[in-house]
Amino acid sequence: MRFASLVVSLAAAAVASAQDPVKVAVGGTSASPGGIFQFNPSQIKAPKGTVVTFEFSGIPGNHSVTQSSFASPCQPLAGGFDSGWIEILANTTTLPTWELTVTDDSKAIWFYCKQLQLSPHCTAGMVGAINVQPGENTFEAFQGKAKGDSAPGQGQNGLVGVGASASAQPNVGSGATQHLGAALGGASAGASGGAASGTGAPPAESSTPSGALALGINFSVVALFGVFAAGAMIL
Ligand SMILES: *[C@@H]1O[C@H](CO)[C@@H](O)[C@H](O)[C@H]1NC(C)=O
Ligand SMILES: *[C@@H]1O[C@H](CO)[C@@H](O)[C@H](O)[C@H]1NC(C)=O
Ligand SMILES: *[C@@H]1O[C@H](CO)[C@@H](O)[C@H](O)[C@H]1NC(C)=O
Ligand SMILES: [Cu+2]
Repeated sequence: MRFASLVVSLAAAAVASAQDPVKVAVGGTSASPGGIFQFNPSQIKAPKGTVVTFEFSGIPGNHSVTQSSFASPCQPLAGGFDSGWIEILANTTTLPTWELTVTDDSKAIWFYCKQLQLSPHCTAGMVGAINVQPGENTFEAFQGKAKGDSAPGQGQNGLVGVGASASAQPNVGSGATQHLGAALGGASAGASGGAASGTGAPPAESSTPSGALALGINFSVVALFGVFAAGAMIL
């Protein structure tokens, strides 16, 4: 009996750590704690395989999730991921989302918002981190460096990043718009799947990411129930 319940808890823990979806709000309102220029939470732990859902908020809002590096917090990382700017207007009814899957949890993943309007967001501290490693560079040091950078980089990267990648462009829903900057040269252009055309035109939208996410959640929920059911039968 004790063995059976141990198996149940171990299995449940494994499902939870690998599959728990994590949500990060991109931007806030002037009334929210922390204000407009923030990712909330700004630091997350996300084991390999975790889908991190960025939810663009702050109506109106116009932010990006752009991978950078600890060394240059407000500059796009070569080969990094980039959502482009997601503009939310007063009549936007559904908050846009973007799903990023962690592919390597052994290194910190740093990112920033590259918006310059009405003042540079990165310089105001709008930066975030996934999987900051114990005993290594801290989020506080990263954010401190960001506040010293007066000219956040605007170049456009693609969907595939270093340590985390998206399989589709942000789901802009109804009333929001994606803007893309001029593509950064080199390998990153290919990784963008042709989206970083630099024309500013939103790429063809696809609803696969949310479908895939829902499937992932359903799968883990089903798996969890299955484990509990099996445990209950043994007991
Ligand atoms: C949102 O940001 C993009 C990129 O800076 C810009 O092209 C667009 O005009 C902005 N939208 C608004 C409403 O300011
Ligand atoms: C939202 O408002 C903008 C102007 O602020 C307008 O151009 C656009 O068509 C509106 N979109 C919808 C879906 O009503
Ligand atoms: C389960 O999947 C269906 C269809 O794929 C979706 O509509 C539903 O929201 C999902 N449920 C959960 C809890 O994700
Ligand atoms: Cu921003």
